[in-house]
Amino acid sequence: MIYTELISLYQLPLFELIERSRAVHKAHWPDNEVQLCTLLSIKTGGCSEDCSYCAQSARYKSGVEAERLMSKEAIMERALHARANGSTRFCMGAAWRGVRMGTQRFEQVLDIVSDVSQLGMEVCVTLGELGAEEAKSLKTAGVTAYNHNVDTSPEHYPNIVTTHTFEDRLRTIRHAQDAGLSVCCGGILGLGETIEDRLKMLEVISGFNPPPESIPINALMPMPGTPLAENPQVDPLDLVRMIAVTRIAVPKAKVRLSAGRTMLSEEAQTLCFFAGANSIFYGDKLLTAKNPAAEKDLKLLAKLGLATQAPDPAMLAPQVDPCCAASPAIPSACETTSSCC
Ligand code: SAM
Ligand code: DTB
Ligand code: SF4
Repeated sequence: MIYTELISLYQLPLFELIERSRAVHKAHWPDNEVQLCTLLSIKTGGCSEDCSYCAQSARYKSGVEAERLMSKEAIMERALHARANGSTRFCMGAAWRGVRMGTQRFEQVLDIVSDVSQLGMEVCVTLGELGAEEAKSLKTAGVTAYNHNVDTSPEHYPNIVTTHTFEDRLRTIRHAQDAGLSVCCGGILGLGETIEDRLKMLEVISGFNPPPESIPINALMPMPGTPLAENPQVDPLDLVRMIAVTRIAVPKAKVRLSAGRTMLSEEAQTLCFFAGANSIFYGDKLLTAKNPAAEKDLKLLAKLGLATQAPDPAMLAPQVDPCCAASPAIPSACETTSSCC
C-alpha cells in the first residue's frame, strides 16, 4: 500500500479506522485468537552494531554484559518449558551483526535449530545479516521464520543506526524470502520518528512480495545507557492506530504486539487486539527487557475470551504474487526485495 493510502487511513476518526481494520481482520483470521510466541536470547550482548535503542550494543554502558552462545541443552530446556506453557512459536535471538557459513557459531546454531524444530512449535530465529547460503541452510535445518526488522523509515534509519544500512536490512530479507523462509519484519515506534516515518516504514513492509508472514510492532523500551534512554513513551492510541493500519495494509500477516507491553494498561492492550493484533511475546522476559508475567497475560486473555492459536510448524511461507512482481509499486524497495502492488 502506498504512503498516501496509508496516511488517509491513519487520519480517519479512530472508531472508523478500527471498524475497517476489524472487518479486514474478520475476513482473514479467526475472530478471537492470539498466538503465544516465546523469545529467548541465545547469545546476549557484546554486539558490534550501534543501534541506538539496543541494550545489547557493545558501544553503550547499558549494564547488559556480553555472554557466550547458550548450550543446546540449556536452549532445549527453555524451549520445552515454553511449549509446556502453551507457546506455539519459539524465537531465538542473537546479538550479532550477522552469521556466516562455515563458522563454528553458525554450525552450532544450525544444530540447535535442528533439535528445536522437532518440538512441534514454529521456529523463528533472528541472527542479524544473512547471505543466500546462510538462509538456505537455516531453512534446511528447520527454521520456519526469519525475524529481521526494518525498524523505521528508510529516511530515519541513518539517525538510529550507522554501522549498517536500511538496504543491508532489505538484502537480508530478500535472502530469507528466496530461501523459502517466512519473513517476520516490523519495527519500533518511539525512536524520535514522525508519523510519516512510521507509515513510510509500513509502505516498505506492505510492499514486500511475498508479504511478511508476521509484523512485530514494538514500542521502544528505553534502555539505560543507550542514546534513546530518555525518549518519551509512545502514545498508546498511536500504537492502536498503527496496528489498525498494519492490519488493513497486510491482511494475512500476524500482527504481533511486541516490546513495550509492560508500559501498556490492560485496556490499551485490549484495544490493540481489537484493532488487529493477533500475536504477543509471552513469558516474563523479552531478550534483555521485561515482559508481563505469563500468568498475568493468561488472565487477560481469559478475561477477553481470547483463545490461543494452535501451532503450525509445517506452515508454508507466503508465496510471490507474480502479477505484483511484474509491476513493482515501490521501486526503491524493489532493488533489494521484491515489492508488491
Ligand atoms: N541482532 C539482530 C537484529 O538486529 O536483527 C536480532 C536481535 S534485535 C535485538 C531484534 C529487534 O528487537 C530489533 O530489530 C528491534 O526491533 C527490537 N528491539 C531491540 N531493542 C529494543 C528496545 N529497546 N525496544 C523495543 N524494541 C527493541
Ligand atoms: C521483535 O520485533 N521484537 C523482539 C523480537 N523481534 C526479537 C525483541 C524485542 C527486544 C526488546 C528489548 C530487549 O529485550 O532487549
Ligand atoms: Fe546488535 Fe541487533 Fe541490538 Fe543492533 S538490534 S545492536 S544488531 S543485537
